[in-house]
Amino acid sequence: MSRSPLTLFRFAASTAFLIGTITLPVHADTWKDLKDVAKQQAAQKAEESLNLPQAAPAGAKVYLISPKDGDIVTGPVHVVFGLGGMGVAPAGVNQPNTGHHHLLIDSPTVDFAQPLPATDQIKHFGGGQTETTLNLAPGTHTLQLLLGDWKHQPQNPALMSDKITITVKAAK
Ligand SMILES: [Cu+2]
Repeated sequence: MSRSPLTLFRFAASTAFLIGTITLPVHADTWKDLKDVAKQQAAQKAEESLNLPQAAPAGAKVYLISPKDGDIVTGPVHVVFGLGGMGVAPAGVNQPNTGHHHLLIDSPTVDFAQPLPATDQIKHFGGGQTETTLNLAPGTHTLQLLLGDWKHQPQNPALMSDKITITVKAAK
């Protein structure tokens, strides 16, 4: 089997790269940094054009700090969001291992393969907020947090809190 011009080119290119790395050890770190930046930029471009979710780091966790499941409260309801193993960043800021909160009210249907729409039941906190106050009608409601990446898409794997049920009493 004869070598195609492309194979020869690849061989020449990798050899040149090796020689460059070996003969210029001072620049080894710079090379690695440049490669890492290029890799990250390429990954972000692919995410953007293909609507790919950003990867969630292992051990990341989203949870509701307040209210608690089963709470009976008088409105307005103060809701506090918790996030562990990742950082909160505003929407539009493309940084690995960050995201912003979304609050799902009364169990809306969610398409995890798309950026989340903004509706009465899917509230975005794209400013990086970690708490909010809700005016909920008296009665029983469910609340659940869902983290989204810089383009409002759930991470892979999706990071959701437990779904809690609260009862809102009518204000006197
Ligand atoms: Cu969002």
